[in-house]
Amino acid sequence: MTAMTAAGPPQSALRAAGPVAETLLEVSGVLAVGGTLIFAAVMVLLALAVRRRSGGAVDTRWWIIGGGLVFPAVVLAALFAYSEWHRPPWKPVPPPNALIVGITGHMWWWEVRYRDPATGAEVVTANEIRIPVGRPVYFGLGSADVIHSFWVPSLGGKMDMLPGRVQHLQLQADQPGTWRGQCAEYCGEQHARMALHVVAEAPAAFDAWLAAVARPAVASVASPEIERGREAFLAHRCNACHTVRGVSEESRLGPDLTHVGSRLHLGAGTVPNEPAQLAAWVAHTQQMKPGTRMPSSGERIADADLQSIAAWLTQLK
Ligand code: HEC
Ligand SMILES: [Cu+2]
Repeated sequence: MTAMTAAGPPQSALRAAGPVAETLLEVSGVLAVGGTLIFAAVMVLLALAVRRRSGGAVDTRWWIIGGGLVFPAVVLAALFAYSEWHRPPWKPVPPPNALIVGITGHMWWWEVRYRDPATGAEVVTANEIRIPVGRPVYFGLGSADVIHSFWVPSLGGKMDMLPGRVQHLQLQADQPGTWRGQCAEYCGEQHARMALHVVAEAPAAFDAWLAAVARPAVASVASPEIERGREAFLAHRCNACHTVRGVSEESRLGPDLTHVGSRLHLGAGTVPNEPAQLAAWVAHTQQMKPGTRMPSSGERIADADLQSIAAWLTQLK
């Protein structure tokens, strides 16, 4: 696995890292520069008009027809044609080589689904989207509850996620890296902590990653502590909401934890994924992300069990 920083560069639409984002940046640049020039020209005319004082007949007809009608009509038509020419199609059809990824917005986390190319089986993960560099990624976007919006500014446009409907969006990364994205439609108390990260990597590394997440959870470290963690996870019914493939039945009320140890963050970008943070998250969920749909377990679960659960989950890579 490539070394990467948990943070990545700050989220910004001005740091375009793929063709869709570059087009959007170019169009906004042209509109912003054009708008600024026109604004400046109007201000100059205004200054001249104010200084001119009264007297001296001016033919205002020319200014009204030329500056008030012809000029805006020509400029707006040109800008309309220009942005229309750059607009992505309303209903993009996935190009034949596209990677197809399903995303479902939940209050306040992201379910992420792939197809295992080897078996065709669905591969579920959460909050982090890995993609191969240089290949278009075609997202099918939905919501399990309220309206959310999917936005990774460095990679492309924004698309609302509506309950009961599938929307589409195509993105592409042309260089390896980690980009932050976030829910862009207010969706309740923890909307601000509904972030996601897109990790773009070389196609071979991506294929290896997908093959690895398609496998059920395997303890990468064998120790009594790790085994206690697995038992405590089941004994405390964490599996009522979380799937750990190979360990518990499926439940989609919370993020899939089959390979949670390989992710960069916990709680949809709330904290970096470190063992101490994981134990703290399970103990003090409601302090770390108030209102979120997972109860705090600090009062209910003995500290030794919490540490074992954190140790077990951390090594599920
Ligand atoms: C009532 C359902 C529910 C129960 C029970 C529950 N969780 Fe959660 N869990 C969630 C939800 C929902 C989230 C997503 C929270 C968010 O990010 O807003 C979550 C998030 C997590 C995460 C972070 C995952 C990620 O990728 O961000 C971990 C780790 C976790 N839970 C572990 C546990 C453990 C361990 C237990 C048992 C002690 C447990 N959960 C019990 C619903 C639950
Ligand atoms: Cu939101």
